Amino acid sequence: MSTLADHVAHGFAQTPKSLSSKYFYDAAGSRLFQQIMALPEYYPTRTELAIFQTQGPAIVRALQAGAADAPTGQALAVVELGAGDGLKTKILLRELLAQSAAFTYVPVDISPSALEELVASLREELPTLPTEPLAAEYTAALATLAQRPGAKAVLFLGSNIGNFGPADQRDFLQALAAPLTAADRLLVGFDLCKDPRRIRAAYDDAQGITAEFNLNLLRRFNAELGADFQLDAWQHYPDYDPSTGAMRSWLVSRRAQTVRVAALGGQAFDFAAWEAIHTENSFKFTLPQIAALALAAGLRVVEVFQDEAGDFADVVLAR
Ligand code: AVI
Repeated sequence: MSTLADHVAHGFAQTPKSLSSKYFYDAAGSRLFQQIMALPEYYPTRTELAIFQTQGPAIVRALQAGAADAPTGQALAVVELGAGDGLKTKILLRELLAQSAAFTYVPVDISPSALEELVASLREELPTLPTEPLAAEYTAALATLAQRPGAKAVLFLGSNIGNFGPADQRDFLQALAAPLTAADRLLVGFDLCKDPRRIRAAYDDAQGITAEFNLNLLRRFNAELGADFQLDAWQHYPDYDPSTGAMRSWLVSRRAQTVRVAALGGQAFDFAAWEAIHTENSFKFTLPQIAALALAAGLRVVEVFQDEAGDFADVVLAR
């Protein structure tokens, strides 16, 4: 059984039925996410970009601070988990290149197509940048991290951390922290709590791109698993709970229906009218929550970089 089929069988056995958002990112899903990042309603990407544009030199200094204590002669590894198109990271990379710092960029992404595009763009825009791309899930990347000598700056940007539930946020940060030494730094992007209507709108854009992104999951199951999801029988539904910071996306069944999945031996799954499949978490944070999360993961907050409106925070963490 393929991993994807396995995941669907497991996810549809839960109550409520639930799927991991990591499966959004096939080639079509990665393209849709590129479009989302440019949407007027989707503020996180441009806000984090603005933080890097205005505070890039200070961020780079904070990332290099620990490396001064590391054994000399080894280049700093800038490891980025979920690198995507690298748009924001290129600002930090340019800053490092301008300082003639000895470093290697290790972009890690689950989508080989997104990674290929990133590497091609880096070759053109920053031809002298030493790059070691890694098409892998975060867990595989963690293993690579553990084996790498020299100081590391690990980037986990874009509020990707919010795609984990609270227990997984802590466990993931803990796992990230485990192979790090005192010389290493982590830079984590957190989307902050704000007007709940703005948050909800960011996941329910007027052009319907986010709806397409969510529905693409079913398109993927049809193409890769021989499922027979009728896309017009499903509806994208985002909801935000300001009391917990939980931004959740759902796919809601517009009618009672049965879906069969060839890759699961034709197994049938019944959906009641208006039954919802949970497809994504995009948690929002307060600064005290971030400090508590870091502490629970065995990390300390070194420095916080925010935009003026306090919409987004890039937090430097260390062991
Ligand atoms: C990748 N991740 C941080 C995005 C988010 O905001 O949760 C994915 C996304 N989903 C819908 N819009 C954007």
